[in-house]
Amino acid sequence: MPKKIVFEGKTEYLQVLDENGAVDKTLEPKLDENLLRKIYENMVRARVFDRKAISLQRQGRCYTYVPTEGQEGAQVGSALALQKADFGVPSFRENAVYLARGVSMEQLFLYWMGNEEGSRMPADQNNLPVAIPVGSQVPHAVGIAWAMKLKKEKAAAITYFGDGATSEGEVHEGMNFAGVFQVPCIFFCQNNQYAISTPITKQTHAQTIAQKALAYGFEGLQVDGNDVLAVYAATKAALEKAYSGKGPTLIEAITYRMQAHTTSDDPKKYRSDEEVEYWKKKDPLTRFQVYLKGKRLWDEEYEKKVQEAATREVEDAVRKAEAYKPNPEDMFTYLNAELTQDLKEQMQEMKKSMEG
Ligand SMILES: Cc1ncc(C[n+]2csc(CCOP(=O)(O)OP(=O)(O)O)c2C)c(N)n1
Repeated sequence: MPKKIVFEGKTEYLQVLDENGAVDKTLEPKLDENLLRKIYENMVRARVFDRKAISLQRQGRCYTYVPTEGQEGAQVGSALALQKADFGVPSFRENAVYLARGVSMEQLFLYWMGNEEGSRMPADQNNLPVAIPVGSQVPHAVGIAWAMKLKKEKAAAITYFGDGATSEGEVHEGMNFAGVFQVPCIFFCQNNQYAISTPITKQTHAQTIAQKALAYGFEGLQVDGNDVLAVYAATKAALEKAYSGKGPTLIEAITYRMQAHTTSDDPKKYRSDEEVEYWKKKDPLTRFQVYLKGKRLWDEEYEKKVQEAATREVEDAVRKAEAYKPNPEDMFTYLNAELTQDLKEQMQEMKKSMEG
């Protein structure tokens, strides 16, 4: 039976640097040398931080940690495209986003070492703290973006979530609201191929996550998430759109989590060594290094300096975070807006036993 077509959509894919670091000149964003170096240095900082956190957890000096390795291109590229006034609304894997936005390594270690203080974002930085419940942060970002729109601020919110989160209601409620109210919000999905052990093929029957935006009436696109230039360019374009009142964008960054889901996970149970090797060749740092070298912005001496600076920074942060003396009352203080009677009693009991 012939039918009328009422809707047709398409989903585009952006890659500027291929996995060997070769650049597509027609798509290359014109970024100055300082910014290019800043991007690279922040990716290195994130990787050095990540490896240190895993090692501390293995030594019993840090609690369960959520690794970032492999996703530095997606995280640093998007975070450095933001302005200070924009709001970052991460989930739990965005260590590189926080670092690139100016959150200190010490602060992140405080969080992963289980201190409440780690969740207190510096007042002059527009970032929400880590959100562990999958997808729960998405409506918060939409609310922030709606407030920005009502207050006529030239700013946007960006929320980060994984492929697994797209099976949570909040992500869709957030996107629908954002479409209807045309709020300045970027939905940044890091499709790292797995939600713990669930592969993307079992997460959705759709060909892409990006296309889901079309159902909410706004643009969705895919980017090579291991190509920091593509991520930067796509995020900048989405921000310009948001600032000029043209509403939200969904960016699906195709990437891979190189390490375990968390330090409590064993990925060998659900993915092959060959698969990991395949993705290793797409490493975001190596390909950006090749690009910088081609521009005479990278050599061995520079690499040594960047690595040494990141190592000094991380060691200093560990020292400070481990010297931090938490106030045991923090366990109670930040749990509820007002303590319940039984919690008040427990807190008193704890104080008494500490005095005694
Ligand atoms: C509401 C909720 N359900 C389950 C969990 C347990 N959990 C933590 S992370 C995770 C998978 C998330 O996968 P994805 O959204 O793809 O993000 P990724 O971990 O890959 O970054 C699950 C099920 C949780 N934290 N919150």
